Amino acid sequence: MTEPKVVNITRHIYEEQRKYPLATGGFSGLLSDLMLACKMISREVNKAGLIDILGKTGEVNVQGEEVAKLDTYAHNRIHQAMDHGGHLCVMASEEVADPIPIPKEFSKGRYVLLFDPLDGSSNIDSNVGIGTIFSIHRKVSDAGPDGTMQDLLQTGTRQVCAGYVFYGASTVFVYTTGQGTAAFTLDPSVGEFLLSSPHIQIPRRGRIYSVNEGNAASWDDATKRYIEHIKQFDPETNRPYTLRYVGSLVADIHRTLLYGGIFLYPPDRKSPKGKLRLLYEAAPMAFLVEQAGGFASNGTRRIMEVEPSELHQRTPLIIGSPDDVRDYEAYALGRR
Ligand code: P6P
Repeated sequence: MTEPKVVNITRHIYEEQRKYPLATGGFSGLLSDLMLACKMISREVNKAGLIDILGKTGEVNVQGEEVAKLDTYAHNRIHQAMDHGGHLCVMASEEVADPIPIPKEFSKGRYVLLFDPLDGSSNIDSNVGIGTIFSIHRKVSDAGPDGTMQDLLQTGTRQVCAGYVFYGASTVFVYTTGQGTAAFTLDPSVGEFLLSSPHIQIPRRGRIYSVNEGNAASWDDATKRYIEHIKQFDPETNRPYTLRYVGSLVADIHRTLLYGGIFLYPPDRKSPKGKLRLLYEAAPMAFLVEQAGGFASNGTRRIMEVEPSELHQRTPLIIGSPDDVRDYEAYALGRR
């Protein structure tokens, strides 16, 4: 029996670039720098219970959310790993209100990085899976080497790469460059992410729905009717669906990618435009899920085609198996 190939991220990018020239070779260097930061975040997350890094800093971020110490640590690790590699012209982080320029003493590159350093932070103290989410675009502005807001406010279809690192029972890295969605599992003994799923394929339809039912009273009518529909008893159409909701986007999306079904964060009274952020949560997740055969909508429009107007703008997110998301859209568009 032939031994399975051991493929790390660098080898995978090299093999992908041979088949599909992504861009200059600098891309694998960019991803390696980002993965180094995420390995350090994984180490801190995994020992968070052992040292006094839990709890809050007492600061509040641009979203008005209390910043946990691990949030700050994760943001700083990624910022410091990425600002001098020569790959980026500008960055943006959930934790910072404004674009993050590349210091003048460092050379600038042709890529743009947007990231949520530690999504699901409200779960940090309860040891529930949390994650880093990132989106990479090419520079489009031509007024000089520094990136601008124009480079950050690009539609999801223009992403050259998207991914997340899930700090769960094991640390898993899932990414796409537009040639399918692949998953790697961190082997801490060698400090390498090793290829575990070369081409994730999401089922066309699932049996799991994932939404915070606590917001049900303030959903719009279409959402209420859709959720009632999937809760009805009808064995022929595999209903009722099962409810699974972690409250950590990376954990809920990772399960949806692997098992199928639908994740919903629709508008509600607290978040009339939806709670999740378009540029560094919804759009990268949409790219990953679509590359695995799924679909992502804001309820009436493909997430990947939504034109961003603000750096931290929020959006409704309905994402997962294509048949399930299309069913929701039929309700949202008044067809059911
Ligand atoms: P709620 C975590 O705070 C987060 O930003 C996402 O990770 C998650 O999907 C969502 O909010 C959960 O929100 O309102 O259900 O707690």
